[in-house]
Parts: sequence; C-alpha cells; structure tokens
Amino acid sequence: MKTVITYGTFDLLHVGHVNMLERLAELGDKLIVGVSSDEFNLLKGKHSVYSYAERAKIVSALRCVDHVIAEHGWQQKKKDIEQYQIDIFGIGADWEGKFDELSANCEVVYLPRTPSISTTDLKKALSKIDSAAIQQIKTGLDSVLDLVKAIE
Ligand code: C2G
Repeated sequence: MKTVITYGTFDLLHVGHVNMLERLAELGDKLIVGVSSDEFNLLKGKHSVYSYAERAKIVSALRCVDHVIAEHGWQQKKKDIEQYQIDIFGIGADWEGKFDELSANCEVVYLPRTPSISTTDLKKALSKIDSAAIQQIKTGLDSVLDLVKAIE
C-alpha cells in the first residue's frame, strides 16, 4: 500500500491542478492532499477567491483524491509524512529542489506543470471579462434608452 502526499492552494481548480493530482495518484494507492489554509495562503502571498473550506471541498470531490488535510505552514510536511506513513511526496516542478530534504523521510518527486494555465491568469481573465462585459451591457442599454426617447 503506497501513500502519496502533495500540497497546494488549489484556488479556482483548473485542469493543471487536476493533471497534477491524477498523475500523483497514479504513483501509489492512496493520495492525500494538503490544501493551504487561508492564513498560510496569505503567508505565501496568495489571496484566494475561494475560502479554505471551499477549496478543500472541491479538491476532496476529485475521484483521484482519497483524503484532504489543511496545510498550515512550511514545516508540517515532515510530521505529515510520519503521521500518514507517506511513501512519496510529490509536487510540481516549479518547486524543483525546494523539498529535497524530505528525501530523508520518503521519496521526493517533482512533476512537470501543465503549461499555459494558472489561477493567476484565470483571475486576470475573469476581471477583464467583468469590466468589458459591464461596459458592453451599459452601451447596449444606452442605445436602447436613446431609441425609447426618440419614439416618445
Ligand atoms: N500545477 C500544475 N500546473 C499548473 C498549475 C499548477 O501542475 N498549470 C500544480 C503545481 O505545480 C502544484 C499544484 O498544482 O504542484 C498546486 O498548485 P498551487 O495551487 O499553485 O499551489 P502552490 O502555491 O504551488 O503550493 O507547500 C507547498 C505549497 O503549498 C505549494
């Protein structure tokens, strides 16, 4: 029975996150995911759209995820590896080398990220849609109002 663990914010869950989680799940029999708490997120300099509770619920709904825990800080990984008898710690290659010290406790793997998708880009796209869409609707309404006035 091989147990795999990974950690992340997983805000606005997208195919890059799902690809990573499915690939990690393939490495063992059980996948545990540490979802960053809102407080730890702030420490990481991230402001999530979804709260910890929402992000944890969305991640735990994935078929490839067996258990979700909260990630409260950088230092909890060693304790988790011991507590959950982890065989493999895996994470995206954007963290290459950052967690090598864990190889004293379990296998450490860095997997390639899915290109051209990120929560940051999604947030930017959403904010653009908001303002552009509102402007478009406003322009449309203005022309309808002009028509109504012309008929009166
Ligand atoms: N990911 C990916 N492809 C993307 C985006 C993300 O493979 N296009 C992977 C990341 O490499 C990471 C996981 O999805 O393994 C979660 O990414 P984030 O939510 O951005 O989490 P991160 O900020 O990397 O948090 O202690 C570790 C940290 O909590 C990791």
